Amino acid sequence: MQQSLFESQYDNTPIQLDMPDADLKYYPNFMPPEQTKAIMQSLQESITWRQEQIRLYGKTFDVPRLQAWYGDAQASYQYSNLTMQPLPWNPILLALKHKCEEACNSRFNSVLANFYRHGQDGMGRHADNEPELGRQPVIASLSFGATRNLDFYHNQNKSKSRLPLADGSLLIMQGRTQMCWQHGIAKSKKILAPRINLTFRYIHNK
Ligand SMILES: O=C(O)CCC(=O)C(=O)O
Ligand SMILES: [Mn+2]
Repeated sequence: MQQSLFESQYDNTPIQLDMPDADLKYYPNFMPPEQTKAIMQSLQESITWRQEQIRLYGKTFDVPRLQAWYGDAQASYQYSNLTMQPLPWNPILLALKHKCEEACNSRFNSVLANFYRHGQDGMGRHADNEPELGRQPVIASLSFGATRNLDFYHNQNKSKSRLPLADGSLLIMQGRTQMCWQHGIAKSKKILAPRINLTFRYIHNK
């Protein structure tokens, strides 16, 4: 997959989502629609996917999705009690990183890749608020494949907001979003098709 493949003409207009205490910008067609299938396939094949496990109440569980962590060598990261050492960038991840950096006007030094094999894979409620991300992180979230709902839960007033993340879309989460809201990917029995999500981040290590 060449970076030049991303350079065709397409509608790339962001929508500023109206949620209190959050700063969310959504690009429904960030990637050219005719290229998303090939990109998804390339990500599926080129990423070294891992089945991570998590210990809860003395028992070990498989995390309900496959994951991988790529980035600059110094960008190690704590995630759900796991220390993740990044794998070195591969060409497609690097090309997508550059495209997101341009859209966000921010630098990223790492990416968490999540592979949801079907609707029974998901991600529980959490905030991306680890100290190494800084107080108001800019996070670029790129999605490919099946549309899945990203549910937001306000920390104080318990309001909820549902954002379906489409194939080829980019969601920029920034400002107070991680301080004031949690988010998660709901499971669904109806969804059979796979999805890949990439969240580009900047890790500040001492
Ligand atoms: O799959 C998604 O859209 C969300 C992923 C996410 O929240 C994360 O990687 O921290
Ligand atoms: Mn997250």
